[in-house]
Amino acid sequence: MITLFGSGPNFGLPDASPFVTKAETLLRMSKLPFEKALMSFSKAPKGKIPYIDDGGERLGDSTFIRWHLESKYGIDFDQGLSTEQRAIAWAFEKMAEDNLYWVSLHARWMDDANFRKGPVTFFKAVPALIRPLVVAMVRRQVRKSLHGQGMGRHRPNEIAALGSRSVGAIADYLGDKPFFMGTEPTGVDATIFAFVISAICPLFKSPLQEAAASHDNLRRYVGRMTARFYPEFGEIAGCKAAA
Ligand SMILES: N[C@@H](CCC(=O)N[C@@H](CS)C(=O)NCC(=O)O)C(=O)O
Repeated sequence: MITLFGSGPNFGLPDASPFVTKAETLLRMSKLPFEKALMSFSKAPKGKIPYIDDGGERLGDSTFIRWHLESKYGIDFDQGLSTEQRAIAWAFEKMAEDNLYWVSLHARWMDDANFRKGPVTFFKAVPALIRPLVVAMVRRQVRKSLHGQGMGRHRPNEIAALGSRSVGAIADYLGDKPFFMGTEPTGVDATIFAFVISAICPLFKSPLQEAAASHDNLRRYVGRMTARFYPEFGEIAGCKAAA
């Protein structure tokens, strides 16, 4: 049995972390039996989520989890795609993970109002006396990561422009196709779905949220993906599952 470790459903999303949602969506696509459990960063092979335990073998990173599922269980999440389509899928996936993610992270952690509605809730289990110190320390670390990656060095209007360009490119490429690469879902849909719901989540107010929500085809796409892979949710990020 595979166990997927994440932070648990939160903010009306299957998981607070888009990388965990990506891994969970891939597992749901694979139809392999799996369970979800709460993570511990100290047990995560790379100190990040997601990670999985597959029969005693523990591995971290959503891309390596995907490759593990493909090689161990003979799955090709990109079945039916040409070499050119696979290249496009990879490029979009990495744009979402390595650029758009940081815009979302900035909106959630650096905006005070969003921070109080969202990330602050991660610290509920920390004793009240030391909680403010721990919250401030972790927020400082996130600020440092944003600065190190580079997104945190930009002005708010520049971050907004980058986020808007990324969700715009996703919406333009999706067009009126049912799924990102065509009529059936493929591996990249796990990533696009995860990062689009993270951006479109109405709990967090930001230019990114407005830009994402302004694309009707993205909202319908989220509804379609929800209906196919998360029917028990009915609605994710304010987008109703397609009938
Ligand atoms: N490349 C990794 C990225 C995972 C990642 O950044 N996860 C975040 C949560 S969304 C995390 O664990 N952050 C904790 C940290 O950076 O210390 C993947 O694809 O799984």
